[in-house]
Amino acid sequence: MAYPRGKSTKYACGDECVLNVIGSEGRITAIDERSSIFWRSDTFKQKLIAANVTMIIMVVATDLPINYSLITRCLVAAEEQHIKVRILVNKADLGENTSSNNFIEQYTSLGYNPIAVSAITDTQSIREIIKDQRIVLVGQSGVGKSTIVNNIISAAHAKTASISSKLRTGRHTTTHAQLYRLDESTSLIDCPGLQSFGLKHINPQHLANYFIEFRDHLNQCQFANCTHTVEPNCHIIAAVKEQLIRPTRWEEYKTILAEIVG
Ligand SMILES: Nc1nc2c(ncn2[C@@H]2O[C@H](COP(=O)(O)OP(=O)(O)O)[C@@H](O)[C@H]2O)c(=O)[nH]1
Ligand SMILES: [Mg+2]
Ligand SMILES: [Zn+2]
Repeated sequence: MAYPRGKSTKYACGDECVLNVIGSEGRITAIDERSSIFWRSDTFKQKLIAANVTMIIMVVATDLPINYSLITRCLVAAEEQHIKVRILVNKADLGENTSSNNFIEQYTSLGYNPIAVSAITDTQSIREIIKDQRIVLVGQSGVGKSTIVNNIISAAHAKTASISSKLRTGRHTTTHAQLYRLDESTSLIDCPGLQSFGLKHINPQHLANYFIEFRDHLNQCQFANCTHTVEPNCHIIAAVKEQLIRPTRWEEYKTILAEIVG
């Protein structure tokens, strides 16, 4: 294993590198071309999260509030890179509740097919989803990403919140992204919990394409350069009024657009 010198921001977990090894030290001399890059970016800072992944698994949990804005943003970043998306609603063993059921209903109607799972009592459905994929697990802290990794890859030993509470050392969870291999064609990247997700790198003119339910309504507005925010005869705004597009998704679209055009 080799680590970049210092606090490098050029490389991402999952990058394939050319190493120049001298004794016990390896130096990265080149990175191979990436098939995908999942990253977030603000005006002053960017963070490469995972490279060369084929699938993003967005994890939420039945016992934590769901951050809809964060989810939308992760999905936009994934869609822009043509990375497949699956959504897991973890901790199903704790029982159902209205907010996670609402979430499942909303995302099912969008076409993302979220499924309820339990990283502790039943990992079979997760195993089926991840087969032959290079995956990054994303979501807020505490949803169970590291627990999923540990219960699928027994040799992983990713730090989870429960280990630390037993040791009473405070919250000791994932601090950096790490790749774990299940077999030759399957790997999982576990990352620290996400809180914010800037999308400065997204082309504002393409943003609407990354909202999958907008796609059927695009290219039908009166103005070819319609931003779908205030224009007359906008097909997206009409779809919101007809309840074909959820108002909350349109609001998030407008918020992100305002951030990235500025
Ligand atoms: N009941 C239940 N608890 C879970 C499940 N998955 C994870 N947890 C617990 O949720 C807490 C956070 O898990 P962790 O894997 O550290 O979350 P991460 O921050 O997303 O990596 C720990 O106390 C886990 O034991 C699950 O499926 N069911
Ligand atoms: Mg973790
Ligand atoms: Zn429009």
